[in-house]
Amino acid sequence: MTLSPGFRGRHRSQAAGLPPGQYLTTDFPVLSAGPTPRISRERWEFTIRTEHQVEHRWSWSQLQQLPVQTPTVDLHCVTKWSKLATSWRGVSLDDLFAGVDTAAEFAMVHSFGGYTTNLPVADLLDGKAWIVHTYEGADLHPEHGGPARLLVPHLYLWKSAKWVRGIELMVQNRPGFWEGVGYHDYGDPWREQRYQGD
Ligand SMILES: Nc1nc2c(c(=O)[nH]1)N[C@H]1C(S)=C(S)[C@@H](COP(=O)(O)O)O[C@H]1N2
Ligand SMILES: [Mo]
Repeated sequence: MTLSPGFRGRHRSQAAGLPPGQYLTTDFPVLSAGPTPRISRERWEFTIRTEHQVEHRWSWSQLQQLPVQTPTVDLHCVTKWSKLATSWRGVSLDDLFAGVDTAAEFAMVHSFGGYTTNLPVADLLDGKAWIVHTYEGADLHPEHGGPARLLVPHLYLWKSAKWVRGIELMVQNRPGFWEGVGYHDYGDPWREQRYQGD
């Protein structure tokens, strides 16, 4: 039997449960656009700012008072590695948005250090996104976004902002850091939305 390379590639990645074009890795690569900011838990805070400039703010200890969730999820990086069944502890964005009054459709996620990424508000809700602080049972390492990062595993990992410090709700969409230099606005790995136009 002869198979074209393209067919074999697709077949293999489907067999491994991977989105198209991805390969499996078992280590945890670090991908950061700049130096790792060092943020103590005392200095850490998280803000959701609405389109009406209303600010909702959580200190580290206030975050710990929200219900704990323990998602186990697959990660897909646009540089083509995927890592399966990673386990995390954190807080659901549903719980953070519970008291937030907004009609905005878009969100800009902001990190300590200046990184930004945009996504639809709907992709943060309904059990699809978390602020996580624990990875595989240990405090999230600073290189991977500690003390806390966003986790939005159904989109390429550049949307999972490390050292997250807040979400700005926007009536009009705007590109974040990578989206502004040609990466896809939405970034669905299953539809292989790597770059604008994909
Ligand atoms: N603040 C911040 N968040 C970030 C990045 C970054 O450079 N800065 N890189 C993104 C990219 S491109 C990827 S693939 C993942 C990498 O996460 P990791 O370093 O924990 O593997 O973080 C994303 N979140
Ligand atoms: Mo990435």
